[in-house]
Amino acid sequence: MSLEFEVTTVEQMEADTARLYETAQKVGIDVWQDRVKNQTPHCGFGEKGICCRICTMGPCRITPKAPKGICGATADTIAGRNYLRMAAAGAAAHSDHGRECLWKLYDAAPDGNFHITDAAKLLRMAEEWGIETEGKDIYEVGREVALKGLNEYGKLSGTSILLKRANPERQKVWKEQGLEPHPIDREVVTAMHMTHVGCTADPTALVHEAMKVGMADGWGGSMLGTDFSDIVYGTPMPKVTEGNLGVLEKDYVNVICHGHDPAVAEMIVNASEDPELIALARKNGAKGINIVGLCCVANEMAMRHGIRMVGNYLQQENAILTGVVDAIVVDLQCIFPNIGPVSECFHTKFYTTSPIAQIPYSTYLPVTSQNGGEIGYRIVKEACENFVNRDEGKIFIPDHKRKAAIGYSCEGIKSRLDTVTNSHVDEELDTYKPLIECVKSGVIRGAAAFVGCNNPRVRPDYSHIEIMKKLIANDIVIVATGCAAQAASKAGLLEKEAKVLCGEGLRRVCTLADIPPVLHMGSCVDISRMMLLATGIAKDWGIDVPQVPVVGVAPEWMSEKAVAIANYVVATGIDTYLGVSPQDTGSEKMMNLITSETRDWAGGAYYINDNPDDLVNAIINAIEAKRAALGI
Ligand code: BF8
Ligand code: SF4
Repeated sequence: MSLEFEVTTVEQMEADTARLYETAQKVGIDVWQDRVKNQTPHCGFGEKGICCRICTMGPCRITPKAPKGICGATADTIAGRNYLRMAAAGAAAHSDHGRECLWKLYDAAPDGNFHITDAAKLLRMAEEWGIETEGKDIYEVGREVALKGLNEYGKLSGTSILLKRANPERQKVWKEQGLEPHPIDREVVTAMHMTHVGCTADPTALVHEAMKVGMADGWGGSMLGTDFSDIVYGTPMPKVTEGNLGVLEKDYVNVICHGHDPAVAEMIVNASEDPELIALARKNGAKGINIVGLCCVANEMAMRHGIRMVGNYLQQENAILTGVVDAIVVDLQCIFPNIGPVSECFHTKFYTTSPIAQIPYSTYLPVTSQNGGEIGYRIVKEACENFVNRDEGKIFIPDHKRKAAIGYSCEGIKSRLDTVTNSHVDEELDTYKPLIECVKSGVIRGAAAFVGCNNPRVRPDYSHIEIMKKLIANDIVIVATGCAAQAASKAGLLEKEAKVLCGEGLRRVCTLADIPPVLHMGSCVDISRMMLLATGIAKDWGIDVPQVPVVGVAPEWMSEKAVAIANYVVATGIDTYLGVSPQDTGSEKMMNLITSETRDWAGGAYYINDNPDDLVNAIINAIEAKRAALGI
């Protein structure tokens, strides 16, 4: 086995961060490392989930001497309500992002800013939803399908139209357990209403609703977001890009797109290809225009255009501290408000583009379907003009970057599997059967779906990378999205050559299918792709999802969206391994519900451990136990 392959270590990444921190100190700006110190120790009541401030009789905090809030709410009620509100906010965020993607399809026109890029996927969805396409212009079909999708948010009755995509056993469980979500907006409203003062006090009902609002996200808003992004911007297929701060270029105009909704980033990419703007960049002394992505929109752009990924959540300030960012343009979600003050210390222009994320110290240019092209052009033009304003004395670009093979949507994975289908397995194409055979035979032991953020509560990126390395060494294949996928990219685990770190079985599969051991599936809304992958495997195998040797892993999660995700992953029957505890430890009942009782409802629950070594061992044991139960 060749041992030449080396990962970029967390220590190397930390050295880059330390060097950029010196710049922050030099220019006199605080960054997250400073603020973590200022916020430590955290409020114990908040950490345990037992502070309630949902009415002005409070805030009420639970202590041994004061076991109830003024209204009589107990720790169980307060922690349960806080938990459900997090899930509801997360579902709202993902789903509203999905809604924007649907409007882009509705507004798409051959001569407009947004187009239909994957017409075949649109026609498949029209067929799935019973929409007649015969003799219709594709854009007319697009509008009809978009309207049907938009209706999913506020239809008067019924459950998510997408539930039918799951295997029949799952659908039965959801029906029996009352986990079929109402229309998306209604489910978020229900969660908010249930948690209003004087409404639901029963923690079991609160956790049940958290799963339901999670389902409205994962099998509703997020899944719509993914499908309609694919239709408008293209379905990702395998390709190669690069990741980490080293993708910033000293000699180029650098524009960072940050956020989640691909619409604005697409406009920026289009503008960057305009010959007039390239000429402007050159006139100002740059070699060209370098567009890079940050956080989930990086994943979206990388998968579709091969745009390079500058980093994940805790790298957003670092990127600006390099001194070479001529513009940073954000859409929504996971944007540090401190991007404004940090940009002010440099020549960097900071643009906000969504009424959903309006941030001080930015130029606010709300983007619509109609003005997107114009605004994209304006931002890139201003970035080109800004190139001359850099301060040489503040420039430092860490040289770390790694190649990354990306774009493994379900369609992308199947396209790779089709190349290895052979006679002793099956002649069929477009199936997960070759993968299932590998799992059955033990060549691959199982799969782990990595999701989630960075969180300074744990050593950033360390848990992601160390857990991934140990899992692939144990022949467990990984699918990853969001900031977890970017941690892998920074380390080099998305390189096909990373197969040398795998056990013998997985290494062979990586060679045969020409894939890396960590498969990049996209952004956080694309965890819906993982749900379709898991239910697709269950269908092709003829078993239910909880039996499949697959787990969810979120070692460094932090956001409300992650709570929504964890709830739908568990409701889909997949145990989820968390490296950061939900803020519920002040209620034994709540902890018992989320780590055990939900398994009785839907087949999945959380396992929580902030020690990455213990977490990875628990994952390996769980996968082996699922195998044993299947007799494989
Ligand atoms: O949606 S992984 S820090 S960027 S919340 Fe945010 Fe977390 Fe990153 Fe994407 Ni997901
Ligand atoms: Fe206190 Fe009850 Fe009001 Fe919460 S709802 S702040 S526990 S009185």
